Amino acid sequence: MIYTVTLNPAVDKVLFLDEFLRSRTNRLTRTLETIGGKGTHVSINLRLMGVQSTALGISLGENGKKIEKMLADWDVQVKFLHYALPGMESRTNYQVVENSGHISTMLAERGPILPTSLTDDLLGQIQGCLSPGDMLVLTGDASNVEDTGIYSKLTRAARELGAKVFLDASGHYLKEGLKSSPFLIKPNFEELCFISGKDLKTDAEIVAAIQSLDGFNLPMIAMTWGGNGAIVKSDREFYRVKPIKVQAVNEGGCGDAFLAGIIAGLERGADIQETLKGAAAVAAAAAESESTVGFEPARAKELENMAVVIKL
Ligand code: TA6
Repeated sequence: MIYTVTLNPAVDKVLFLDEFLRSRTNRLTRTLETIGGKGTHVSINLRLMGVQSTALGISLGENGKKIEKMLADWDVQVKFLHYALPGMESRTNYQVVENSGHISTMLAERGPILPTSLTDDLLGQIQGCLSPGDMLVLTGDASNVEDTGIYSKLTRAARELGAKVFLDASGHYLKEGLKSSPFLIKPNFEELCFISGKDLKTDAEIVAAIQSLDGFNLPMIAMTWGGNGAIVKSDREFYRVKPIKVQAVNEGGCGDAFLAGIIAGLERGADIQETLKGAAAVAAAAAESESTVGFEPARAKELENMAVVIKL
């Protein structure tokens, strides 16, 4: 079974305009509202690939209920812990998409700080549902949890129950998470520079930075690089995933799609090259979508034929 965890889910407001002009009145050309957060997105992308998962997380107030409904509307199994606490609402994120050049900029709220009792409840729920061989996806912002070791704690608990942990976090939450040796981490380029403490430039420097993490015993490291594709370590082998050139409309959410593609490939037992081609295709199809989540499954299948993965 696959479980995704979203500690800080959001409602996404996507704001389209021609070009963002600072300290000026910007007239929006249109807007759309959709579900935000990363675990939620991995569950939705998996569902679009025909893979069911259970979405876990902490939702607050009316916005929280809205997020759970949106997830259920994507036919995802939702087992969020919902709380109605005074003045506490799940956050809203704002993504500005400039039609010229298809630049997307995320303005992410922090959201209310979660009392420890809520994350303890979630830990209890995770310990109650995981079995050996399950996959647990820990992904997204956790700055609403003051303990930067929260992902490390959840990873340790899940590994003790025989589950494989997929971690996509940033900053100190990621650095701490490494210490519990998740099965896979998916840093983007900036996050790899942060955890390796290096200003990386070349493929060779990126491979060396990934190798410098060997001490954490991470079987897989998938570094996504926006429109440059990805560099992936699986066991001791390295792969260069070439970007698939598409007409991007909104690149927000492509990392979540790539991660979902890897999990779907591993879940069906595909070999690593096929798995990475599938992930590249799903990420490219997601870039063609105007939203921060979702893609056309048939289009992703088509793009798989254009995917190039080189064993380094
Ligand atoms: O990856 C896209 C996205 O998930 C958006 O939906 C937006 O809500 C944001 O990223 C959330 O990321 P965060 O790191 O703040 O959890």
